Amino acid sequence: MTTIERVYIGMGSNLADPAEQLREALKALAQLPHTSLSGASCFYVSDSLLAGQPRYTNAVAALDTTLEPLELLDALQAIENDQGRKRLERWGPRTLDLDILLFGDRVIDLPRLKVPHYHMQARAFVLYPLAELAPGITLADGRKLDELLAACPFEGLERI
Ligand code: ROI
Repeated sequence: MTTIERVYIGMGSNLADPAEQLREALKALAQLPHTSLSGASCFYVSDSLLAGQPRYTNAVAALDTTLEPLELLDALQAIENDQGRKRLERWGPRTLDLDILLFGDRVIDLPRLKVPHYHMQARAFVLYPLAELAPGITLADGRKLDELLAACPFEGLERI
């Protein structure tokens, strides 16, 4: 039996038109094989965690997929490269990040992929959009999204 897994993808861009990058990425996610795009959060703008970078636009997408985690990771990296190549010529190297935040109830600890995503607990630009799509969830490692939200203020995020 093939298991359909609910997967949450963190999306980020700080290209000159980052919202357009995210819209493009959502279209590409919707076209992935063995996968349906089940939802997308609002877009949120915030300062980069690294000084001297343009502000980021972030969102979270929900997928239902029968791909295995590393197959999905390869597919996401292909989307990043595809949009990245276009950007690279004009804007420099960092324009689209697609991160697997959660993959069903799985805890994954591989060299290429750690799920739940390592940094998500401290990042408002991940937690608040995730909460739109999956309010009240418990992560596969037992942490509750509501508790992570309570420890991570919304301030600095602008919902667009
Ligand atoms: N800062 C914000 N606000 N959003 C991001 O997606 C993001 N991604 C990064 C770094 C540079 C850490 N800062 C970010 O990779």
